[in-house]
Amino acid sequence: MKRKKVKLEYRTVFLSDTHLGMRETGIQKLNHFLSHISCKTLVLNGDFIDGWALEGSGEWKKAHTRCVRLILKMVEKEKTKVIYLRGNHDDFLSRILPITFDRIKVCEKYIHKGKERKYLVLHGDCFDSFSTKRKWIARIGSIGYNNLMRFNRIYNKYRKFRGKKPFSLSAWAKAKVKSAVNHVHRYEDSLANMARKHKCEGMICGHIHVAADRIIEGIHYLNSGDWVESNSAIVEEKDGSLEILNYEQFCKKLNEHKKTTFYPRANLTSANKVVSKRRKTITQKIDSLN
Ligand SMILES: [Mn+2]
Repeated sequence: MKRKKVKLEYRTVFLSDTHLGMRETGIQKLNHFLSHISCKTLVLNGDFIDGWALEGSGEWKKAHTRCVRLILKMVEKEKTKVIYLRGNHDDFLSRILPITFDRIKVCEKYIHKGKERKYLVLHGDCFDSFSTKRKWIARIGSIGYNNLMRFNRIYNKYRKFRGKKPFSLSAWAKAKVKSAVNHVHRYEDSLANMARKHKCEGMICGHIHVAADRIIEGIHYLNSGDWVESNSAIVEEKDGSLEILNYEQFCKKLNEHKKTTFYPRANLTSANKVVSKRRKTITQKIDSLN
């Protein structure tokens, strides 16, 4: 008899920005997490598969297949309902939305009925002016800092040739950080309006890769973070409370749960009896031959 796997049980689990297909993801941690949780509903809140990475320098690894398989196993064995919301890196799905496969639903947005509040769940790229209006800027961002520095060196050679002072990219970047902070604030303001429009008192997003749990203008705003750097999820307990759970906290909880839960092993004593009985008859036969 196989020993039963220890699992943390939740009503709902929200994940976002797992970016399968990207080289640098916390995929091993994610697989560990998925194999030790069970939930009635699993919400994959966008950028589950990174289509942009797969078109470029990304790579689909065995661990990514395992991740998909773990989710399908939950659907099949534990009757988990999966809501897959499209993100901007998996916007190739937009063409076929909404679509349902058995207990898996792929759609644009989802209303989660919590015990106390109703939550509008969506990826959140629609609030991001960079990824909607200026898609090419967001794409350039993924080309990388090193390439940008190389470009800066070449540009400065050109400026020197023209008799101008060199342009400092890092100083420029620092000035831009300030506007990026404002950008995040604007993002959060517009989502509070969106929640009210859908008659929801809460909002659950991903996209900006920053986990959050706070009240904005009376709207409970939650962000599930990502599985590239922060490795975090939002979990809904059986009593309806929602909280951010990062990978370290998850490991701690799982260990505590392992200590306090008793899972019976296979009944070895009866198996041993059978073996010793057989051994007895064999020795008796050998004796009789002698
Ligand atoms: Mn995104």
